[in-house]
Amino acid sequence: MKHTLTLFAALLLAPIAGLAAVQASKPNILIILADDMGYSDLGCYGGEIATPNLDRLAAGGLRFTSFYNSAKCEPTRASLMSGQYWQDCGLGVKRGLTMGQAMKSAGYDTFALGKWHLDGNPVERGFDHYFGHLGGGSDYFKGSRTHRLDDKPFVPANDGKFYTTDANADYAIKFIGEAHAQHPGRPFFTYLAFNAPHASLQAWPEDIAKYRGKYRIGWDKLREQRYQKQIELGITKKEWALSPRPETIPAWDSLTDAEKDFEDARMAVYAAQVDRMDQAIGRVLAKIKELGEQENTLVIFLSDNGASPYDHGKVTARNIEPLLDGTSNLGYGVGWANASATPFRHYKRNMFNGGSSTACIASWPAVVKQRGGITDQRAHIIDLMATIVDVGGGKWPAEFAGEKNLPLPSKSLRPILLGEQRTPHETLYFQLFDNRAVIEGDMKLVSDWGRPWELFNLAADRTELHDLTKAQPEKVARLEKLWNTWSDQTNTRLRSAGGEPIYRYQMDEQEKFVGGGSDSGDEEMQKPERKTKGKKADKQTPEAAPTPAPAPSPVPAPAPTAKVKPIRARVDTTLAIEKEQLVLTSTGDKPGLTFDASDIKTAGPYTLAFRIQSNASGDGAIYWTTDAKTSLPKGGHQTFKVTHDGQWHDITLNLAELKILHALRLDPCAGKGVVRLDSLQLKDATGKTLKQWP
Ligand SMILES: [Ca+2]
Repeated sequence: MKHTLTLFAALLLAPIAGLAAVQASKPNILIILADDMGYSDLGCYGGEIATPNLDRLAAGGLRFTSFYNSAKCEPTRASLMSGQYWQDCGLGVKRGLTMGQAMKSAGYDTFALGKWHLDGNPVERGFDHYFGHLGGGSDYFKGSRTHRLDDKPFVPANDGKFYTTDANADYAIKFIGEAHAQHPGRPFFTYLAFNAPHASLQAWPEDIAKYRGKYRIGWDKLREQRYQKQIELGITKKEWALSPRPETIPAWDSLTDAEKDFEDARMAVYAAQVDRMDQAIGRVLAKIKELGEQENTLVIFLSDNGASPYDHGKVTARNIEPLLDGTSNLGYGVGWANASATPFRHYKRNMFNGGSSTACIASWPAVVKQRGGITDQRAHIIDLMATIVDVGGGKWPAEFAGEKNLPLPSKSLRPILLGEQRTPHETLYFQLFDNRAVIEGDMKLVSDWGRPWELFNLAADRTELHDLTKAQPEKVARLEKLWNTWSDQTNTRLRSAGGEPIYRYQMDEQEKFVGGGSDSGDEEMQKPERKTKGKKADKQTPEAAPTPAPAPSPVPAPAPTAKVKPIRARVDTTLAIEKEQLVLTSTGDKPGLTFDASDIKTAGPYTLAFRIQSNASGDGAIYWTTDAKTSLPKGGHQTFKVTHDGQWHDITLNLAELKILHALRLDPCAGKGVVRLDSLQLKDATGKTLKQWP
């Protein structure tokens, strides 16, 4: 927080020089975002895909090996565009200003291109011009219903020439060129967000032809090959072992020839999508060079999340034809996603490094003198706003849209670009659904899909293979407390901005990992993800033709056997689930558990029944709300007596509430100790069980 305030104060106090004087040193800024690209795909990060333009950018600039995003499309975009954790600005950026607004006020021409996936239209949110699709997905060749040129609907000509990646670059070149002609000397800020290489697998035949057949080496050899190249490049250290292939992915050698051919085609199309994105970036960079602006342009390239394991379409047939003719609706699947994530574990949506780490290249020839450098200084997408405000000579306003503006939690990348050691973030926080993590120093506490916390030392073990929770329980407790405090604070801010507490809803097994199924990855996050087959008109992609009895598709790691329930221990309290019992360990400060009851449809009165065994002290209390706007502990409230004698006791509480319950908090004690709760049930007036925990 100290650093945030320092930056904030520095920005506010910085003298605002006359516009003309400042303009001479203001760089152009180009932020390029890839969609669902894995950590190791680029040549300069160990990949074999031809990415000469990004490799050249890296050779003249700096590569980050420890750059974090928010592990999924909309949270990353909200965070990037606002400079806030997405839990603070809300998905879509519901509070505060966008990069467009910040840079417009700093005297920039501002352009947005490609996938927006935020609220409104960029031209309403600080950008002079926009071309792209407002929604989360688009057919590469046919476009999307949400395609816009500025605020007008855009329908691609049906002449076989349209391809989203190319079109995004074409319009970037057009916007930059026209603005430069009209007012040379005025800097531009361009946000270029490709939908590549996000599924569906659709690419130009000539690009696919470069790769078809090359992936018959298989995902096992590909991972090893990329890992070795990363070590040679200095991206990965040999002390960080390559994460093993999960058991749920078959060994490449166990596949049939037909399966190998199909998988080779999938990866060839994926590689072609990355290749084409690199070509498009090359054209935009060539335009900037042609305008004489190369030296003083800050270019930052990164991906919004890690490799995506979702098949998207249903792999009912290993039908290669649609992959090659651009009509497939598939993703490349978990086997290749695992290879893309080399050397890390896990994927998109997860807070392990495979989901939340991205390749990141920064180039600014006038400033970055260490050509081809690699830095392991840790950075996060929230830092991008602080960076552009810093180098663009802007200021972070104390108020925006009549509301007090949140200070930036982020830190400018400028010192790192200058080759200096930046004072690191004291902490970084992550959360998406029940995927959680916190980083303090080199220690990272992480949980995937509500499973128990795991603790890793990132300096010694970047691939997160050696869990230290048993060796360092005090560290676990400290980091968990930090995460819980952050989570409580951000949720309060989210509510105060009018947002629902978005996270930690209950998902059933089907929704969590749909191996071979239909996971879009791009549905609105406020709703639990449902199977969306047939719903996504935007995709405009036909189903693969059904053919008989293919082998089952490889699937991602299995969901946990126990369903994840939205229960959370409050600050200073830890929660474990053992043998269907909730075990709460209280330090005496705010002991309690909060429960999401937003799926309850029956109005009160209710009874809450449970068995309790406790060696703590003090009275118990129950709090509840009946709407999302009221924050606990406001709402209903009553206390009850507990016998803290280490024996089991039955308790039944009558809640005289006539409305429908929304959230519930149970404090089974007031003092320090361990409390076990069993058979916790919420019942309606007739005695019917509405919900039970865990
Ligand atoms: Ca994405």
